[in-house]
Amino acid sequence: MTDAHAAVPPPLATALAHAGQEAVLRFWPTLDAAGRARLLGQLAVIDWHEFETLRRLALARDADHAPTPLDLSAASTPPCLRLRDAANPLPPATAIAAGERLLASGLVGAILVAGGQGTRLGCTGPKGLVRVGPVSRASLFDVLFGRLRAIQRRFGKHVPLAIMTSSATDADTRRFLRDSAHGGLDPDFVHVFRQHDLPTLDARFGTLLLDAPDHLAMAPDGHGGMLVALHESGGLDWFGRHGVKHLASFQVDNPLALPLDREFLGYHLLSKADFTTQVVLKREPGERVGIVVAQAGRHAVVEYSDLSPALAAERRPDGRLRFHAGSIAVHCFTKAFLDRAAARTDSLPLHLAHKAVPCLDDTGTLVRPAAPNAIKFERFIFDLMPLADRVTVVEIEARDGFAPLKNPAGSAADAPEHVHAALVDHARRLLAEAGVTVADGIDVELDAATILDASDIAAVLPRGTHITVPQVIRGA
Ligand code: UD2
Repeated sequence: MTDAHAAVPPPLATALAHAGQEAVLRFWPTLDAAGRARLLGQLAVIDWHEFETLRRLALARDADHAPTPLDLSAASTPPCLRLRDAANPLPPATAIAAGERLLASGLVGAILVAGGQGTRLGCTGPKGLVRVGPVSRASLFDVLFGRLRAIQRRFGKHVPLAIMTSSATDADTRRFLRDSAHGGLDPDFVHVFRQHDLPTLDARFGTLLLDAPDHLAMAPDGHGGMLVALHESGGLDWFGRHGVKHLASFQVDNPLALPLDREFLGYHLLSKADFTTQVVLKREPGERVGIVVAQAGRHAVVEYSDLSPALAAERRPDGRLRFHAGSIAVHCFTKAFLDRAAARTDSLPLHLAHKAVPCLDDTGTLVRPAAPNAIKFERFIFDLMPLADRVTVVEIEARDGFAPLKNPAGSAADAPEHVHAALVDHARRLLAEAGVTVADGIDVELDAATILDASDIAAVLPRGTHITVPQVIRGA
């Protein structure tokens, strides 16, 4: 039989022994050269210092199977500016003008987080490839890149775009970019970077899990992985070379996302915020959005899974939820703020999730547990909020900018049919603004690459037009 440790580099063998993780080599004698190389490749990039932190957190968490309850007794919902609300302390028209100047000066860049695996949706590849165009069947990538192109065209400046992928989505995303000529974007203004993976640990013992004899069960390190990965990939410097001073980030699963809305950017600029974030009015306790809170002079986002049902359901005398600023993960940061955060090693805490993760048992059989058996770790980008000296919160109407695709067809919320309805409704409303009506039950779609608002529709369809067949409206 082969010597089990023959090809294990001594420093790694020592690290494994020190961390009490030699069991990950239990199938070593059965592995061929390729399998050994695969496993060694994964083990070689584990930061064993960080691993010790993960292990301690996992074991502490598993003692009671529950995270420490958050003390939100002194927390409140912070004041929010509202998009298009004349009652704002900063008038919308002034903000729109400021946002337009910002976009026309080429000072804005964008970050698209597209590393998630779409597990709930049941998709295996990147979510960005899922088709959502109600008539065109355009993919999420097509829609989001199209809107970016429309902004670039309107303001005559590039908006450099960094796309975060993960081990699960990187190859397919790069293939899409290659096959689609970068979604119509100038490749010099697109930077693709890959977030890291973190090990998944056995919840009882804090040990590394294998999902194949030669493969550790790993998972992407959360969208907060963006900070380190963007920095390490040279992305922050890349933005700097393009003259970017403000960075708007958004998620791949929201085809209505408005990260580059002029007014939103204007409020960010005029309020001199380090971190500006979009929220929608959270109406029901069960909505799966984090909430923005203010506490002890700082702002923070509390993830929906970290909010107790009782606190989530608390209402104010006016009937609104006490915590009603629903975070939709559209943010704008100054680049200087992200640079400062990236220079620290402690900017983002780890969040733990107790999950059912398929893994090998001692005999090498793949077990698919029915109940959570493992701890996964993630960092969230919104945890930068408490580090910001100045935070601005902008409330938007969900129907204008939030149609998340999370769940498979037939689910109660955030399913393809809800996204379809939201896109058609959005198109109908913009068409109505341009004096165009649509027959009942007819699907219409606005081409994201050429239509930003009603003025683009007016340029191609005379007022009084009545649409009676499903169609995509393209601008001039
Ligand atoms: C996220 C927010 C939630 C709310 C909601 C709105 C978190 C933790 N929660 O909930 O508060 O704003 O979105 O839609 O952010 N992603 C990566 N890498 C990862 C993990 C996720 O790129 O390692 C991306 C993923 O592709 C997706 C986004 O981050 O675009 C959100 O991830 P999610 O779907 O797991 O988060 P969700 O829906 O629970």
